[in-house]
Amino acid sequence: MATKMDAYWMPFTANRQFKQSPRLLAKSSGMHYWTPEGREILDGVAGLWCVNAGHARPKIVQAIAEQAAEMDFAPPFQMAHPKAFELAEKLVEITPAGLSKVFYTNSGSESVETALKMAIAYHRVRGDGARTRLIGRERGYHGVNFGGISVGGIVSNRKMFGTLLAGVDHIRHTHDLARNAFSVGQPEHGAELADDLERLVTLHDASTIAAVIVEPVAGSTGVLLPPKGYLERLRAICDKHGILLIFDEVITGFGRTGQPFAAQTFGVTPDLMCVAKGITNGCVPMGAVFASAKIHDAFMNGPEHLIEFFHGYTYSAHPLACAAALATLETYADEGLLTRAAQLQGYFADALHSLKGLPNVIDIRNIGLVGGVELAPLPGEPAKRAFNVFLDCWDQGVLVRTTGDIVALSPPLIVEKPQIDRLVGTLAAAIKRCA
Ligand code: PXG
Repeated sequence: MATKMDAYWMPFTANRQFKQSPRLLAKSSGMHYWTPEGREILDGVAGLWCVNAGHARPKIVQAIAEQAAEMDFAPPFQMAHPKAFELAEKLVEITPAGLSKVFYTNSGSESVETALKMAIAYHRVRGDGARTRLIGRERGYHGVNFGGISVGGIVSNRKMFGTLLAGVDHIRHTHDLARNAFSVGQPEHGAELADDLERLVTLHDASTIAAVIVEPVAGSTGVLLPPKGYLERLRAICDKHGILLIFDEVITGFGRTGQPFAAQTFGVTPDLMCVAKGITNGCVPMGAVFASAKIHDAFMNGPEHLIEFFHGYTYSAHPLACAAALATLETYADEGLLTRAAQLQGYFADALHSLKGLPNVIDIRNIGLVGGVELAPLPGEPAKRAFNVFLDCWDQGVLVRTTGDIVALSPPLIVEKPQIDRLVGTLAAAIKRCA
């Protein structure tokens, strides 16, 4: 019997188009999905940038099943369970030096809200309570909650939702086709765009600014890499003015760029770091904020019986998520997955950049195992050409992701070279067919 599709209002989906020709997934293993009819689909995007170790990994499956049977839920407020501590200790073994405290959430969006609140509250507990402004970046994606869309810079995610948070401003994005098109890895030009933060400091005064949040590699907007020297310069300007730097590593975290975190790939350490997705290999919803001891310790004042930070979620440190995350970290470590993208990135880059010269390809971008292919829009119909490419790939048994007229690839980190060839080959054929 056909699935009835009236009741489910789908997120970030063209609902009417989807329900006319649904794309259903029913099973997954390793690098693949299968449709309910049994058609095999090569996963070119790790689900949604999250299944970094590939699908249905045995250790993770077993850990979740065992945890569900042993203890389903434990309240996280004024109570805890051992795996929450064990996981935090394991996580800080792989975070950039200095980020030694872990606050759990259930998604990337919640990690962002948590980090923004931490930043404002941090300044206040230090007696610097006028620092309340938050600075984001044009084209940034920081989830869908009000803080995240306020600091975010994707117009369609903002324009429907009123006035958003007060006291937010944005620095310019770094996308520059004229100077940087077809760069392999980090582009040469644009470090000076970090100086836009100085402009906002001049406008608002540093004493009113709490934090700046950026994705080290902007993912959702279509894979925009930081120009060489850009993140270093942003870090230096933040230091100069006492502004906290927040990296949103929801996509870049857990091996995507060739190191466990993009902060390590680029050699720039933020004060707060948001993660989610790959923390549990996408198997159970979970996110986290990593904080420096300096930030954490600033809260540890006042009477000891009082709560220091009035924030948290019913499902923070959920036992199933903690069990899944512990097994995920073990799987990453067993197979060297958190640095595997560094070994494959040369091959991946060559494959991806072989698309240069195909019709309508106006830029190709890559780092680690992330790639973006930007297409010239169909005249008067933005986003349609890339969507057609997505549908064509789906028909050929390959899952890619599109945003606007950009096609993004972010395969599971277990991907093998012939699968990279298949991904890129399928994409090439689709781009030609959609010319
Ligand atoms: N920050 C960043 C940098 C993200 O990429 C979030 C926050 C929000 O995470 P949650 O778990 O609340 O969804 C994300 C999510 C895409 C796409 O097509 C990317 C995301 C979500 C949906 C689509 O690139 N990233």
